[in-house]
Amino acid sequence: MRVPRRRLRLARYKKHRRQIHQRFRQHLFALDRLCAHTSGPLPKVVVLTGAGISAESGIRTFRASDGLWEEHHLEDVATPEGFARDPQRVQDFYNERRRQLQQPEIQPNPAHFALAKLEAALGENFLLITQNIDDLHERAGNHNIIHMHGELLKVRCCDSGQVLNWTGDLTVDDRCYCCQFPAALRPHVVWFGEMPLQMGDIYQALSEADYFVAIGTSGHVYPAAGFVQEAASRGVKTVELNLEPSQTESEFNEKHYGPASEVVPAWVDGLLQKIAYPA
Ligand code: BV8
Repeated sequence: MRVPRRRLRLARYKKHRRQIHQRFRQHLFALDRLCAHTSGPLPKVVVLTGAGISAESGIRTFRASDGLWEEHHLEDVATPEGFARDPQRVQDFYNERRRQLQQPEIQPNPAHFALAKLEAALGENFLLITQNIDDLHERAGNHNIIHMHGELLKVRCCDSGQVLNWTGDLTVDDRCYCCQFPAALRPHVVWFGEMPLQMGDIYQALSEADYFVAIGTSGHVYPAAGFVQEAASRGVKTVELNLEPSQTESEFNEKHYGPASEVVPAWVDGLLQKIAYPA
């Protein structure tokens, strides 16, 4: 006899009640301590991440000497035209990256966890915009995330645009189940020449931010590379955290260079210190 889901959840809640309550209390306590100290409201922080934040987790970047664009022409594997010309080649490119992402050795690094800590402290005052299609931010514990260039563990119906979770390889023979005439599926990623996702939400958040922080991005690809100008034009404090100066480094007020796993936790702790003990 199948146990109703509600009863199951109740049983799980009863079993884990102590941990749930403890976690909730800790969260409240952190927020409370922060609010107790902060004279003003918590700052609004918008973070943009690129491939550099996942480099120390074992995911290759695009423009480094061992970058993806050294081995693949972006015109062939990351444009709608390339997909029309040779869909299996494009599927192979993303299948390889999807398989690698799910390898046990690919895990979030201290930079990812520092951003999860910042979201836990700031709550709705924190937004993470990522150009990355990996799921390391989610695995580190972030929730307020916009994947402006899509997600590797999702595919999309070429006709209806319906998005499905997908962990296996995708082939040109795979078909959707959402259309009368089953349609082809494509990786749920934004290719060059395509409009990035949730651009309205992104510009809204940039217009309300107190801090704009760009992490691990070279500033080559637009519109993401233009966000710092957008933020600076609204008097937002702009911070670059990267291994080396990016193409748009001159636009930033504050810059810290080094591996993300070091500069990001240091910057986050510095900000939380500043919030908790305002000068
Ligand atoms: C669009 C998904 C219309 C797929 C990607 C204006 C001027 C010029 C060109 C354009 C323009 N506007 C539009 C264009 C065209 C084009 C573009 O920008 N072309 C470039 C090449 C010149 N842009 C588009 O086509 C975009 N669409 O414009 O639509 C529109 C109109 C109006 C308003 C809105 C839209 C769509 C672009 C999205 C393409 N899809 N990805 C996939 O992943 O396969 S882009 C892809 O490449 C990534 O998502 C990312 O965006 C980009 C790579 O950049 P980074 O992440 O920065 O990585 P990179 O390797 O370059 O740099 C890594 C950095 O990390 C380095 O600085 C390095 O120093 C640092 N680093 C390395 N290790 C570490 C580290 N930092 C810290 N710690 C470490 N350990």
